[in-house]
Amino acid sequence: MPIPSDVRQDFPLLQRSVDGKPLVYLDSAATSQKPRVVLEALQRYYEEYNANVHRGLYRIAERATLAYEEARAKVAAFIGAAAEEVVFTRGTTEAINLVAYAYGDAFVRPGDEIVVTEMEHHSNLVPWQLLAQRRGARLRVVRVRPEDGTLDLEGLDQVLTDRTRLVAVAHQSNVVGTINPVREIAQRAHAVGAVVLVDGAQSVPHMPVRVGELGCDFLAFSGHKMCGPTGIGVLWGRRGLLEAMPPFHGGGEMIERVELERSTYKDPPHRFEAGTPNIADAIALGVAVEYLQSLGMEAVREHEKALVRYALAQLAEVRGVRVYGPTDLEARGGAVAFTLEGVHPHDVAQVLDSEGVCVRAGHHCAQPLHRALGLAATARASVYLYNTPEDIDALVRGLERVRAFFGLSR
Ligand code: C6P
Repeated sequence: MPIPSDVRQDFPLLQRSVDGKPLVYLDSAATSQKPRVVLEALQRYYEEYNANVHRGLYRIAERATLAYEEARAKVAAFIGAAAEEVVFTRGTTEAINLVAYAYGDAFVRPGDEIVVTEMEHHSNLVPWQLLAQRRGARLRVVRVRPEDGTLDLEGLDQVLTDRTRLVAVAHQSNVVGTINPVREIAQRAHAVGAVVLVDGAQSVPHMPVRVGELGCDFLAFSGHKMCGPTGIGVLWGRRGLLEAMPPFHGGGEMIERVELERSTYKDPPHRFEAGTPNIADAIALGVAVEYLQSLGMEAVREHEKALVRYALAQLAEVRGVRVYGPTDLEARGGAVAFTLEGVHPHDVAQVLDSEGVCVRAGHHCAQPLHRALGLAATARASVYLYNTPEDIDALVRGLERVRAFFGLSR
């Protein structure tokens, strides 16, 4: 079943206009818009059963606890996992930091190696730099091929050694859209005894993702990029690994018994959820996941593939535009980074904004990737299930306006 043509009606913000022009939202890699059902779930929690979870013995507290744990089960089912393996975090960034501290500090030793790639978002790079500094470990880097924005996987064999403790890799680039062969990377990493963390911030919202098929050990993603609220995200981890990890944060609700000098801790996932969790947003993420399932993740992926095909063809017609990343639609997702010769990406984005078109410009929290491409910045259009070919047409019209504004010849 394709995405219904009236799907935009589900998103109140997409009904808005800017200076009398329809809002064209092409920045879903930064954050997605939210369907009405998610907004209603937030309001319902606060109006009908706002209470803390895992504590109260009264009815609304029981309802809140049930809804919170049901949300965990829905998210787990969405990625083919067990609920006990799903830890709620603030987002991808916190999920990766959780692993870097709780797993890294316990299991990475001086002289060990951590493998990252040049393509990573800073969230999947800086926590590993900090871990390496804390533990006296070394970072090894898989390079990006500048010509097509894919990983140099031949280089993987050079950096994987019997000292490799952990491999951290994005499933899908937030800049050039490259989809990495995570299953193959995980197999090669496991062959040297390393564990594998996949940054799913840009894949889980956009394609069917099952942890069993990925073959990784940890998966991190954010609710706000998949129709859910901000401030909620997920760390999935293999049960045995989570059980072996000490806590990340200490506080209420993650303990079993507390003495003055020491404590014992709950089993995962609650061991990693100290303090009052983000109850409302977790519940609303469960609703977001149901919304995505009602559309079907295959349909979401196919919809985006068709849009990217159209966008690549249309952008090729705009003089001076250069698009980065793979051209093979099977090897890429819906983030399309580009430059317009002679105009800084920030200026591109600003003129597009005056036309009601929202794109991101800058390094997109991926400075090393931009350096590998020989660039300081790009403009980026990114699509989601609610975008249409008309949105791409508006982008192209906007780029012609940019050219005219800066006096570039047609
Ligand atoms: N990328 C973008 O515009 P948080 O901020 O924790 O929800 O997600 C961080 C993150 C981690 N990995 C990848 C691949 C990402 O794309 C992001 C967020 C946004 O590209 C905001 S910088």
